[in-house]
Amino acid sequence: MAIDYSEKIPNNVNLADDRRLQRALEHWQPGYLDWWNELGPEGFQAKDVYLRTAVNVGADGWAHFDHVKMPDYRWGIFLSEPKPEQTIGFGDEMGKPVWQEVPGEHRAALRRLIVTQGDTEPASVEQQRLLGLTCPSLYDLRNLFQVNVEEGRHLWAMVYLLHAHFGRDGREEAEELLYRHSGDPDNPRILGTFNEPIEDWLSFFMFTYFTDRDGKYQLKCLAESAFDPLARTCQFMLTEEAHHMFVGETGIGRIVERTVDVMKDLRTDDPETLRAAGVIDLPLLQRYVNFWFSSCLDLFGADQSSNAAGYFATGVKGRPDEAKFDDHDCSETIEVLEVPDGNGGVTTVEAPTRNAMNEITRNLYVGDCQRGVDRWNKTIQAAGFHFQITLPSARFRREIGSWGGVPTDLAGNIIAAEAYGGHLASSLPSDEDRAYVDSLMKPVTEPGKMAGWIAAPRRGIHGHPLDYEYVKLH
Ligand code: BYC
Ligand code: FE
Ligand code: FE
Repeated sequence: MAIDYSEKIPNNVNLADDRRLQRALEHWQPGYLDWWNELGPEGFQAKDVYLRTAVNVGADGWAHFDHVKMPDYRWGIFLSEPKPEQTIGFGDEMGKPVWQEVPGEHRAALRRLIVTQGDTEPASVEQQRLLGLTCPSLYDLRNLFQVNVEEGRHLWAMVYLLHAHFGRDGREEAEELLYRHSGDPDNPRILGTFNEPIEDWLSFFMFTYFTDRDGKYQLKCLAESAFDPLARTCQFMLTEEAHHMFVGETGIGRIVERTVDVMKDLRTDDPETLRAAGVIDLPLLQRYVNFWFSSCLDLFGADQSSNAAGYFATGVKGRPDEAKFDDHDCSETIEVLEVPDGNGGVTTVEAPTRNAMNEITRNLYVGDCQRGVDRWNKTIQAAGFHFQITLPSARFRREIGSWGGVPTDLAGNIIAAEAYGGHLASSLPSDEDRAYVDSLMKPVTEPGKMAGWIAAPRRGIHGHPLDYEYVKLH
């Protein structure tokens, strides 16, 4: 399934055969480019960036690498290969053929999910738009832009579905995706985390580690959908997504590595001394983890959700890697959930498994988040220090679900409302922390050079050395 690059909109969906759809998307395209130029990366739009572009949807050799100017990036529509005789893998319709068109009765649910997914993609580009100006290296600058252009493509993936399958409503939703803006008080993005500012690279790496990983898990759920075009577009998006999380995991890993090196040299873990030496102390890093992890947990929705039960029953949205579960029906089983009892204690409730799908996905996500944390901790331990980075309890600082608005400490113990403000203040990045991180954000753009607060990556991109000109600034 090679991709047709002779078209104005590269695609592997035979767009040329559907003139109406092609015209509608070509009509949306200039609005997209205006949005990219206004709210995409600030500066650098005229520079050559070493970017990968999808050229095929197969597992190997799917991407092509070259220097391109971001506005010339070939954003297109790529679905993974159709599987013949694909059947629905879970829920009440299990075993029936997947849908190539949207069934009328599931139209509203699918539209809502596709719009929610689509909304996050441009939101993240908006959140990250100023970071190029303070890049720690050309290597990182290129990675930022790679993530940005691919999030732009993910928006295209959802807009294609809206245009192709939802008629006039879909076209209106596609317009709205360019009109809502991250952090705009009158017209914000749909989900909380996507309105949080990302003003420094520590936040960027936290976001690509924790928030793009929510993307991974949500895309895995949608990749199971009975609506086949949605499933297939998400399957291909997951191929791109892996790099975003690589950027997050190695970004934080390189910060830890650099800090620990300086801790060894100076034989201290004292934050003041380390700040004077220009590196990010681990307690500060922990507070950023506390902030972004807790924010992202809300992205999975409520622990008991009739929406989620409906999505599963109807085949609209499955669990991550649905095939790995034994029971794909889940109508006869229950989950035991820990919830606050309303009197300062904790109790358990039994929820039908279908209603607990959000919690099941969230728990898988937490396990995946822990893996990178373990690797960072190994770096710290190998250097002979005892500090451990930890994920806060999934009850901490929640706004959605049973634990929403319940004051707990980092370990998940319910605490007095009067104590909560102080606990939050000491657990989350303080103004001082942010000001310190901000003071480190000075651009480093000489090929091969790194800012002092981050270690060099193990290797360059696509076989190139570290001092390769990943972004041509001159
Ligand atoms: N902020 O019944 P519930 C990505 C709302 S990231 C604000 O549990 P449901 C990416 C919820 O809408 C992946 N509101 O809801 C990453 C509901 O509202 P209504 C994005 C929230 O539907 C980085 C109410 O609370 N993809 O791709 O079961 C860079 C009750 O909730 C939030 C998707 O999210 C929140 N955090 O679950 C770039 C997949 N959480 O109906 C890209 C599509 C919940 O009462 N979306 N609410 O007004 C979904 O599957 C579902 O909509 C959700 C919510 C899982 C998000
Ligand atoms: Fe994305
Ligand atoms: Fe992503």
